[in-house]
Amino acid sequence: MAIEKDRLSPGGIGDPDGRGGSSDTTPSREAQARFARGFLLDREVEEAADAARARVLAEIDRLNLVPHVAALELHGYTILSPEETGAAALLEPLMAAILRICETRIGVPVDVVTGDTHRHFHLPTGQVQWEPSLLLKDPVFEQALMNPPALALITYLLGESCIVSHLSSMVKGPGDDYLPLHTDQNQSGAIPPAPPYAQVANATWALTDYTRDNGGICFVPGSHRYCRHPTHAEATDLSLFHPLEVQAGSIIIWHGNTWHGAFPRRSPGVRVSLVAYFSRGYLRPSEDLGPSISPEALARNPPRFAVLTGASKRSRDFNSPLMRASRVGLFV
Ligand SMILES: O=C(O)CCC(=O)C(=O)O
Repeated sequence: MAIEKDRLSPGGIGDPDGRGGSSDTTPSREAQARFARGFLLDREVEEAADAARARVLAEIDRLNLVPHVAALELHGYTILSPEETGAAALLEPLMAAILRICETRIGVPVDVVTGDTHRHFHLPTGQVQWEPSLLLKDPVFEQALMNPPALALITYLLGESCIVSHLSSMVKGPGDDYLPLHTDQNQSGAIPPAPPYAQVANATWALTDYTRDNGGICFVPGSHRYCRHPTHAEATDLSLFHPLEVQAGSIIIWHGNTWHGAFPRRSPGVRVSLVAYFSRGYLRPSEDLGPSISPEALARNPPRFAVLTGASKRSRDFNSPLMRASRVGLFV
């Protein structure tokens, strides 16, 4: 398989002017041998990047996710249906765990019929109770994190060394607050322009139906290509808010550059979601859970779980094979 030409010159590494030969500014292969190794991106590094790309694309093929990759490339978001997630059995336990955690915090059971327990919440996200650090609170969240189709699409966006930045829940009650359009890329503290490839990505489980009146999410299709946060005027322009109609049990996945927001919930009751927010491995996570992940959790999950949660720390040696390969490969 070819190396990633989008990030390399036509002649490959060591051919920055793309002519494949030597010049005053492009050292010949013999001259390169005089340079110390480490900073140089050599064949070993190219092969590591190629191998990661082959693994990631093979998993996309194996799980029949090519149409979702096309949607991510074209629109900046996609929706895995409950049938595609294969996780119908998880919905009830996820919902029960989230409602229990919310009840512990607010001291009364969540009123899922009227939503009255949540009308008074005023976060920047609207009438929302947000609960972080869920991976430490119930093993059912580990199963959600490791959902194969969702993880395959997140890995397509962020590479094999990506990490969970936070795994949290949102319980949203009735009210008037819109969530303005924004990019998650920008929430991570990065200044524009954003790179065209994703540095962060989101896999949100809709545990109740999403509609406009239910306070559902909206996207601006194709906005991941703008590589910037919306202006104040754009972020509050309701003509850009197109509701996503999503069945409970779906997972909504988006590129960190994609403009999105949410409608106020006008119906009684609550909208419940589980937010798995990921970043590339070189960014600092929103919650650093690695040291708190129990040996039991590591034992009952595949090795990838340790990488995702930061329990297995990424090498800080910038001459390590992984670090060198991540300079050329989007999928490393
Ligand atoms: O689900 C929502 O209301 C929007 C959440 C959101 O913007 C986010 O998780 O970045």
